[in-house]
Amino acid sequence: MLRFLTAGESHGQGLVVILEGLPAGLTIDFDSITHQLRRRQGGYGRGQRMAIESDRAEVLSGVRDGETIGGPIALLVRNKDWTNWKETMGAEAAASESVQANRKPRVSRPRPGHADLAGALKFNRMDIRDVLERASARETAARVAAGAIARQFLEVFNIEVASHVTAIGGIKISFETISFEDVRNIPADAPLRCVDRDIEQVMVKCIDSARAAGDTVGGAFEVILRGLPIGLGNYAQWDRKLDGRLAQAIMSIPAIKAVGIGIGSAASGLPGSQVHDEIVLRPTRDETDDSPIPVARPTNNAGGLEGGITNGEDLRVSGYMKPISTLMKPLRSVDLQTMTEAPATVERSDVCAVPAAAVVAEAMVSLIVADAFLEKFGGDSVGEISRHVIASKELRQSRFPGTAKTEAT
Ligand code: EPS
Repeated sequence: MLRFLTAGESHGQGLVVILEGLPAGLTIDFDSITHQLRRRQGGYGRGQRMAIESDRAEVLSGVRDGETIGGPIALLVRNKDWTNWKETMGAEAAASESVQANRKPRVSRPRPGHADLAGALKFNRMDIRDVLERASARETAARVAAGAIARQFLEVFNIEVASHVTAIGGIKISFETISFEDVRNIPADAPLRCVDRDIEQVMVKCIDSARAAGDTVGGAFEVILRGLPIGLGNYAQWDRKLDGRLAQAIMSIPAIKAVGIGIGSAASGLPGSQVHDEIVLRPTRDETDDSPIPVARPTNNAGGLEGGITNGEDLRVSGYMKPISTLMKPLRSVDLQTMTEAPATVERSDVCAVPAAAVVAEAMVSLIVADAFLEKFGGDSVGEISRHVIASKELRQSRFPGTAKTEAT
């Protein structure tokens, strides 16, 4: 079982993640972890915090001489902004008057949409800062660091991960016909990582208008995985179904309000004949064809999952994000100190963070799929797992007629 836990506050010393369950013998590319962290920081619509931070993960354990050794991997992403927040966020009681004088004022006006009100009441905290610091999406930097390692594990088995932005503030692209290649070919400097450059410009203008109005906008993204083996996940129990596990992982990303697999909610409005992906024979096979059996699916409305298990098609998972809840032109709220109506707190924040959420979703999907992969092909070292993958393929070829390439061609 692959699992992870994060710790850390948005303006605390840093974010920590412990990732456990990866096999020994995985070569770690440190630059690639930094690259994923940089991607999360980007995207049009981000606020000033991202100009302060240049996220990098320090690997504290579990890796030696560039390879995993089987123990828990601990990562630390330091907050550069900590130097401005030491007095406010320090762990020790602020004894001296000078420390107290430098503390930021108490937050007492909860922002509608954030964890502020329910969190303050749940934990009985008089300063909403105690809630918002941990509820902040800053925590997702730790997930991206862990996800970058899970992704490197998947890459050993030729599984690739990509994402793209499919909507901003109601401006949408129809993403059903977009391929993994289209998404992978989006230039790294595209402001919103949308495949349609013209629509992307309209999306950029939408973010500009929201910023000018002191407002925020949400949107949607899609994560696509290519190269998955058939049979990850399990329909035998509710909590083993991969679609369910993915939905929880995506929903756990701050501000996500809905998840779709394949064509998602659109499937509920179409007849079965237009939803289900037919199964056809693929008679010609060549050496580059690595599929285990000679059948093909002309469409992929199911998004690569049938019965909660992977079917060998691209895995396609969408997430729908609400607008960020910190508004520069604040909504009505109540001051919990005075119990009078007052505008919600205004904190530095983003106008739109959909491209960042897509990168976080790539990380979460990588972690969930790596877990499902280990469940099927498990072993304590990369070598052992590779053998299990080969054995599984050989077994299938001996079972199903026409699966060996020589027979099918
Ligand atoms: C974030 C860091 C935060 C916010 C944002 C995400 O930095 P700060 O609060 O110092 O400006 O930019 O957090 C939220 C949107 C939120 O609701 O808390 C980050 O690193 O992603």
